[in-house]
Amino acid sequence: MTARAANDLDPFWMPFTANRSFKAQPRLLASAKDMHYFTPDGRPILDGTAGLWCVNAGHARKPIVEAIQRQAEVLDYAPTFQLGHPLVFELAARLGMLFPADIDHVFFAGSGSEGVDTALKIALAYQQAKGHPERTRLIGRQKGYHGVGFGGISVGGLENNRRGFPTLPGVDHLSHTLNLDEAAFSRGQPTWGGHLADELEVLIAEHGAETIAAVIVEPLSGSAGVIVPPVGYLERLREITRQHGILLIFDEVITGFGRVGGATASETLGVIPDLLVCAKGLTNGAVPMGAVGVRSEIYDAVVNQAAAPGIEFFHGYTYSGHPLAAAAGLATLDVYETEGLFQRASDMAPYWEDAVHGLKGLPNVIDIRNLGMVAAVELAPRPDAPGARATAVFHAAFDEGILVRVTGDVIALSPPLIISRAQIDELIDHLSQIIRRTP
Ligand code: PXG
Repeated sequence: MTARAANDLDPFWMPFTANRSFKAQPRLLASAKDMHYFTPDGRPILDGTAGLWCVNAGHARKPIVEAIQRQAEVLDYAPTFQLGHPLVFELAARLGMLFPADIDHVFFAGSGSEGVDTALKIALAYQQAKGHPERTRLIGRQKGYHGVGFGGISVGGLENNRRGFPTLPGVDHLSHTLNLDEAAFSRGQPTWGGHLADELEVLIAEHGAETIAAVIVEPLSGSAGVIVPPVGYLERLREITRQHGILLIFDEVITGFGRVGGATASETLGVIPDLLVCAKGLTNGAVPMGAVGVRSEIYDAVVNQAAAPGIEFFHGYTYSGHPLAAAAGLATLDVYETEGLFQRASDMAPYWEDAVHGLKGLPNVIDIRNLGMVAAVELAPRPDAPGARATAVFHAAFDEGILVRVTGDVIALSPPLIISRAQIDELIDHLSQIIRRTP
């Protein structure tokens, strides 16, 4: 045992953080309400990122807080292995109604990463159930982020997350669709790049469709720095996968729950996958939860038509459908619905788009991308220090009261969907000043 002061920052090994520089100059959040965080000394920080893309309804919303409090008293924990509790069935049914088309069965997980690994396993189980055990290959995309499980990093395409770890065999990747020469400063979906979906035909020719189980992509890549799907791209992936008996998985961990203007990006963009992974906004970030929605045909094949009696799918988590998460999820869906937040996001998106594209022409700004209530401002990297310029913007922004998110030299913005026009102006005007004075 090591003797420590209670306020020692050292024992917490922080995730995806430069621990040493953070601990040398910590930036702490102590409380939050609606559009703001507050530092321990009470300084407000306008939340331009909905936490980590998850607090879509704004912070500490009363109906969600109260639902969690109530549930903790009534039923703190219940297993969902061979037992159940009412709220988890209700949440699955509600999600089944919210998800597009016949995506109407839901498997719960504890996070987006677990949701992704679950979806990959369901895809393999489905192919086996349909008499195609040789369909085991999985196809992801460069720059894709699907969490940090071994399945997720295998189909994911962010090199830093894969380097040094073994990954699944039999995985291939499509090219990403970001191209500043062709499509910089596109408003909404770029008109260039739809043809890149045809690469799937090339991978099929190379490996044989009969070896491929599923293709997984984020409809809009978040972590890679906001890569907006080119016009026609997702449609083409859908067409090719359908033609070849390959399942299409959309990872909607970021895009779900109003982020791009509808309940899901699938609905907003009119392309319906076979499996849909979500998390984050599912509970407004208040309790961890992930979920995988599947088409009824997938549930039928794996569960209802299982050859043997007994457990049909050997998979699940202690916290699959945790009562607190289920309560938070139901209350969150109620808030989205009663406040019309998906519609609000869709109505606000043109104003948001105009505001962020107003940053065009500022020093070092080499691209601006947006869709729904997401945007990215890409800065030219400093020649000697990639990432340093955007990190300097992040630090200045935090110290002056606005929260943005940085990956590489991309500043990503994804505010809670309750943001007002005045708050959009405040966020973007302030960011503009900071970019202007950041060398
Ligand atoms: N899929 C996608 C598309 C994600 O964005 C995950 C899966 C994994 O979810 P969990 O709950 O296991 O973290 C994510 C997570 C960022 C950032 O700033 C994004 C995520 C997490 C942390 C930071 O881009 N997305």
